[in-house]
Amino acid sequence: MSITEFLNLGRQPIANNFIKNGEKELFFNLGASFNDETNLVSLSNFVDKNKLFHDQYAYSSSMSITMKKHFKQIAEIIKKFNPSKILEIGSNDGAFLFNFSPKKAIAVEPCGNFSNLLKKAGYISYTRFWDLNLVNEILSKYGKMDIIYAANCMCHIPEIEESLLAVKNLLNDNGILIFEDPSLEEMIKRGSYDQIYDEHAHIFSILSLNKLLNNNNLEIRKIEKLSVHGGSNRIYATLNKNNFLKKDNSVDKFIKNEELNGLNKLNTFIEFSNKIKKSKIDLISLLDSIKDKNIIGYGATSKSVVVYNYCKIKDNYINYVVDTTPSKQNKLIPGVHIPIIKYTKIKNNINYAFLGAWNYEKEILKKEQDFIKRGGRFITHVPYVRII
Ligand code: DWN
Repeated sequence: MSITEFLNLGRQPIANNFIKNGEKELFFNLGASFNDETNLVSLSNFVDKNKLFHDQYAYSSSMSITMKKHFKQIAEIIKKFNPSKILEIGSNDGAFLFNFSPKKAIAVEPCGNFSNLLKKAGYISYTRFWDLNLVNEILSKYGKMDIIYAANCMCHIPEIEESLLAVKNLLNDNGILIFEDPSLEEMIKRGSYDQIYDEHAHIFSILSLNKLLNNNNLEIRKIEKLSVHGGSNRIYATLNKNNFLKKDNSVDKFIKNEELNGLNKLNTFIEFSNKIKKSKIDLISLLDSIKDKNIIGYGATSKSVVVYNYCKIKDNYINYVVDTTPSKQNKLIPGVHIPIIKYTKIKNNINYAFLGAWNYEKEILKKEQDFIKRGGRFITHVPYVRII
C-alpha cells in the first residue's frame, strides 16, 4: 500500500474560523493524498477536530433555501420507510431533524451552539463526536436504530473505519444507513479543489466507500447523484444480512463509471493537480485584467477561504464579501482578512462578484437579476476560471 500526496494547497487557516480584527489564527499545511489500496482520498494532515467543531461553529445549513428544500425531500423519502427510530449524525441547525417528531429522532452534534438549539426544540441531542463509546451509550438507552442519516458529516470524520463500525453496531438488522457527501468524481470533473479543506477529512469515491463499508459488514444497496454542495452522492447502505432493501443496479453503474474515469489511479489525481495550478494562474490573471476593481465576494464559504488563501487574493482584489449568515458578518475571511458584511442587494458601484458560493449558482443568479441586468457579472473558477 502506498499513500501519495498529489495536491498541496499551501498554508491555510481554519476555514470556518471567521475572526475579528487582531484575533490569533491557527495555520496548517493543506494537502490531499491518495491511498492506492483503499482508493481513499484524504487530507495529508488532519486538523484537531476540537479546533474545527466547537460551540461557535459558524456554518448553518438553514441559511440556504436550496438546502432547506433538499432536507425536506430526503425526510419525505425516509418517512416512506416508516421508521420508528431515526438518528442523525451531525445535525447542525436541525434543517433535516426538524422534519421529524422529537419522539422519533435523536441528534448527535458536537457543536454546542447547534446541539443546544436542538435540545431547546425538545430533541435528544448528544453534544459529542460520533464514536464507539457514544454508540454504546445510545445502544443501552435507546436500542438499535431503523435509520441512521448523515449529510456532509461522514466525510468530516478522520477515523472513518471506527465511525462505520459504530454505525454497524447501532443499525437494526433491517435498518438503513443513508449518507451524502461531496463526490470525488464531481470534484475532479469540475476542478473544484476548494472541496479540499480542514473539515473535509476525506473526499469519497464510491470505489473507496464500497471497500470501507464492506470491511464493516455493510453493503451499498443504492446510490443517487445529488446536485447539492457542488455535486454529491447519496448512499443507501445496510448490514449485509439485510434482505429488506435489495441491491439496485445504480451500484455497479457508479463503480464501473468511476473505474472508467480512473478514480483508482494516482495519475488521475496528478493530472487534477496540474489543472489546479493552472486555475490559480487563470484566476489571478482574470482579476488583474479587470481595470475598475469594484469586485466583491459572494458567500463567505469554507470553500472560498481555500481559494482566497491558495491564490493569495486579499482586499487588493476583493473589496468585501457579502454573506447572509449573522455569525460570519462583521468578521474577516480567515487568513487573507477580507471584511465580511451583511448581505444586502449588491451595491450600484459593484461590477463583479466572485461566486464564493458557486454551489448555489442557480439560486444566486435568480436572486441577483437586477445586478445582472445593469451589467454586473459573476466570476467563478468552476469548472474553469470565467466570467459567467
Ligand atoms: O460540509 C460542509 C458544508 C455542508 O457546508 C461544511 N464543512 C461547511 C460548509 O461548507 P461551505 O461553507 O463551503 O458551505 P456553503 O453551503 O457553500 O456555504 C454557503 C455560504 O454562502 C453560507 O455562508 C451562506 C452564504 N450564502 C449567501 O450569503 N447568499 C448562500 C446563498 C445561497 C446566498 O444566496
